[in-house]
Amino acid sequence: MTELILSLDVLDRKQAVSIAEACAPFIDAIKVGYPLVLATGLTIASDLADLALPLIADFKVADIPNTNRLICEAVFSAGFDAVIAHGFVGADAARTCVEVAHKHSGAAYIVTEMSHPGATEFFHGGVAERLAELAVSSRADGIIAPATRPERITRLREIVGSKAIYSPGVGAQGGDIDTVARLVDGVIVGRSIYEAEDPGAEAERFSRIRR
Ligand code: O7E
Repeated sequence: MTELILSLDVLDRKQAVSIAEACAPFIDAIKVGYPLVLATGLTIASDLADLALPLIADFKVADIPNTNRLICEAVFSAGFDAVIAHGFVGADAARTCVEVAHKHSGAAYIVTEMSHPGATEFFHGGVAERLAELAVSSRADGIIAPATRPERITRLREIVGSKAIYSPGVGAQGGDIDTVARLVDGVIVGRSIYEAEDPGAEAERFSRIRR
């Protein structure tokens, strides 16, 4: 089954909770990033806790090991179940995120290549492949790979094997959900759901990938 992950990038606490409640029956996890956390604080995790869905903190953590540790400790203490980190800072820093996640019985995912057009400037030419290798050697739980470039997902799958691949970039960024759903463990969808007139109905429509 391919999971459907809601990217909850709205700026208002009540709106976030109401969209999450409407989508909850049709999704497998909720990804919360800087837009919502900067607007509401980490307490948004408690507000979403009643839905009993895994909460992924998309902070793309990218600092020295000690600062990564402090960030990840705050994330898991707030009630998140997983964290997303960058790997380009090096194996020691990425491994710190994985260690803190596992200490809290949570998960850590490493970004290997991003979905926007500019991502090719730095991630191509072997970098994404090296980041995927780093995710494997750091014992991360999975990687983030671009729904906008399915051929890159296929290439990165060769490196990470059965590790989870979660993929943003369908809908608003142009990626095709059916193509990508066959290649990954989870598809991350934001605007196509939360900007819809009826986010619950749209989540239900996307949830066909879970079958
Ligand atoms: O385009 P949308 O509205 O469907 O939202 C996509 C979400 O995925 C949004 O939060 C964005 O910040 C995030 N994202 C990408 O779009 N591309 C990437 O390469 C990586 C991410 C991301 O979430 O990284 C960690 C999972």
